[in-house]
Amino acid sequence: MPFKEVSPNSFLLDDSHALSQLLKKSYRWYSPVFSPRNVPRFADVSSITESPETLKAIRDFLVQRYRAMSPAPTHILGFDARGFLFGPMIAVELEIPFVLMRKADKNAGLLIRSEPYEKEYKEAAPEVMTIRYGSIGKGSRVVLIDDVLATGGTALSGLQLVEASDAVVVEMVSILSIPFLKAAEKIHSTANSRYKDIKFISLLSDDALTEENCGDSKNYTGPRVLSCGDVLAEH
Ligand code: HSX
Ligand code: ADE
Repeated sequence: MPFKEVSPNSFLLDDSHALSQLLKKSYRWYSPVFSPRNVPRFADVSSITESPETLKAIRDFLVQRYRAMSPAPTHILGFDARGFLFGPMIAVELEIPFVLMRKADKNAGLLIRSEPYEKEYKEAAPEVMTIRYGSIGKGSRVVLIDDVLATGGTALSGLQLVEASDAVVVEMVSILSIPFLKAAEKIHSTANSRYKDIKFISLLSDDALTEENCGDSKNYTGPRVLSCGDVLAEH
């Protein structure tokens, strides 16, 4: 079993596993000065998507995991927007549907919406997540996927949508989790502990990242976002 239980029903891939080591090498985080959000360490998903080796290793690991499960998952559900980077490559290998959970103003058709939720970084107004009515239902066994599990606000919105759809959660998988925010513990104890049996798995802990993973441009003090004209003028 390559996972260790870090809190009840919350599992982290063992740091001796090759995938954990690959992720630790690939992940970049940025300080608030070089990131779009005011969080201590902004984990940049493009450091993963720009590493074909890492992306392929994530795919192969999760495909193998879900192929071995009986009963097998019937759907992969991805969170808007970064869950969309990982879900399809797994679903297509398993030959099961990839279902998008999207912000209300982006989703077509008849929708079910979650309660408003907040993330580690606050948006101007709380968001709601939606799923298309009927995209999953009774008998569906779903895996939820996202790049980062931080406070768990986003994950909880997905659990509400699965519950309302009368489907069953196999597990919630994140590529990276941020342990000090205690997402799994909070979700397990919220709403009269109705989600206490939800299993969380994470492939890497933010605790594993060091200064070596920092992507900040050292000694640079100019603007973070340059115009095309500014850059052309440098050539
Ligand atoms: C970002 O925040 C990530 O891609 C996840 O969807 C979400 C995680 O933050 P939290 O809701 O766990 O705080 O959009
Ligand atoms: N979403 C919520 N918290 C995040 C973080 N620290 N880095 C990247 N995405 C996030």
